[in-house]
Amino acid sequence: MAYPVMMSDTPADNIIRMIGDQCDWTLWPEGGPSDEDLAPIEGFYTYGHMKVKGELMDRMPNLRVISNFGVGVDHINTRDAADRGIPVGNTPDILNGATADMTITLLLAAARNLVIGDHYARSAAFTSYDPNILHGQEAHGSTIGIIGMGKIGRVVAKRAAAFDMTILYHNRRPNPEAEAELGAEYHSLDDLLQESDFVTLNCPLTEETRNLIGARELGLMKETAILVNVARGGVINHDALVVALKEGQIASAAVDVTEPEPLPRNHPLLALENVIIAPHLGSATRQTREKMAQMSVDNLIAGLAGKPLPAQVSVN
Ligand code: 8YV
Repeated sequence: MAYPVMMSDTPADNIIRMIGDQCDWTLWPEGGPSDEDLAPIEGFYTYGHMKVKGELMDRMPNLRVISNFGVGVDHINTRDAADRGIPVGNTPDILNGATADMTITLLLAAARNLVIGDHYARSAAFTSYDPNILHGQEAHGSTIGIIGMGKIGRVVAKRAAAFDMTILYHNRRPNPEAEAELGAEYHSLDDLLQESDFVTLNCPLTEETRNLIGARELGLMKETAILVNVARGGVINHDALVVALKEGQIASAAVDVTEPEPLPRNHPLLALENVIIAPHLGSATRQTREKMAQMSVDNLIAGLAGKPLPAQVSVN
């Protein structure tokens, strides 16, 4: 029996193949589906970050599972799903290493002016080697402030320990394992911002973390500090970030995520030199993408078969 499944966006070929083995799938049609399209759907697969709320769920009276490709489910109203008895699956743990690697990649790239340096090295202006240019900041031996000491934050801390960094962190609650294993010190948000050379955002986007970093918080950071965001764009107030970068309240930022994503092409952030922007590559390695594909398809099929999902989002 082939389960009727709808997918948002266009998943990678291997995902479509795996889902196609057991399901009759349709892609979210341009202009949106009709009630008739949605009525038979039993499984909904989210590949990008399409908003999925109760109203959409209600248009799928046969819906039995929502499976998300990715760990962050801020685009899915998990409360609405729980109220309707629909389990939501995601892909935790398997992307911790890749996302932590990306955090460090951005941190180092910003610290050592890699993108500006690349542009310069390719340009006609680079006519002779000059030891006086683009002096960066040292990552090793510096202080990192990790906001969000969850599973990804913990791996970032591990990487930071290898750079002999002093590790500060802020989290909803202290993480004694990270403290014992890595010597990470719990700090209030304000203290962390004031003391860190690098601040990394590794928290989920929730009501509590939306706009967590605004004008006041940026104002607390060191003028030499670098802000790295691999969480969600909504954790930073982008207007405040533009001002802070323009006025030199912080040295630079490196962000893998923005809100909206992508930013409008005339957004002032895109015109600044002291920011690096990546197109949401946190978990984008071949190996991790394959694991995410498998886990998200396993969640989908389990839900359709009425079994517990291998990775189900818990709702408080
Ligand atoms: C995913 C992510 O690639 O897992 C997440 O929460 O942000 C990314 O690493 C993305 O969600 C897939 O659309």
